[in-house]
Amino acid sequence: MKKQNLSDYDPSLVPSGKGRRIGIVVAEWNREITDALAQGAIDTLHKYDVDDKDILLVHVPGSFELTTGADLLLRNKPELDAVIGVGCVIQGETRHFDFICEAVSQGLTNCALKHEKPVVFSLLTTNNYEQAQDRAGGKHGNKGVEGAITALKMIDLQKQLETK
Ligand code: RBF
Repeated sequence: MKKQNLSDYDPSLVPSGKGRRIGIVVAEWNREITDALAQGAIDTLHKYDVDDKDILLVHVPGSFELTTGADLLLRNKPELDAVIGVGCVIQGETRHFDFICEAVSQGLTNCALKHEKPVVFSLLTTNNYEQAQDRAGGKHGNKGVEGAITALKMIDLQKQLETK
């Protein structure tokens, strides 16, 4: 089966981001990785004409806080069209990995449904640091790029359906 990798996306299928306002909440744990993911997202939003002033970047201590960060953004900045949650959780010796991944996936889902806005899950969940590097601008692309494309596509879908 061919691996799905949105980093090899078809640019003609990505909606314009002109006038779109997007929040990005970035976890500080594994900062080298999360900064690369966030930069990939920002560069992609620029590429699709999202204005720099329409991108709001905030940081939270760790991935567990991504849900609260996304919720705070959508509550206090209602003009945002979507939020991208960026983090990196690396499997360790403890069960923290499972707890954090589960909490973030459920939390961001709930946040999207509560605020009725797209909330994108750009969380790397890898076995080791090298696998994270491979997905943050390495041989498996940059999942931040994919997060930005997902946000633009989901905003477009929402606008299309709401105007019908
Ligand atoms: N946060 C991450 O974003 N990535 C991690 O790999 C990560 N590993 C953690 C491992 C342990 C044992 C603990 C206690 C926390 C970890 N965190 C990690 C931080 C977590 O997301 C959160 O910031 C803290 O638990 C405080 O709520």
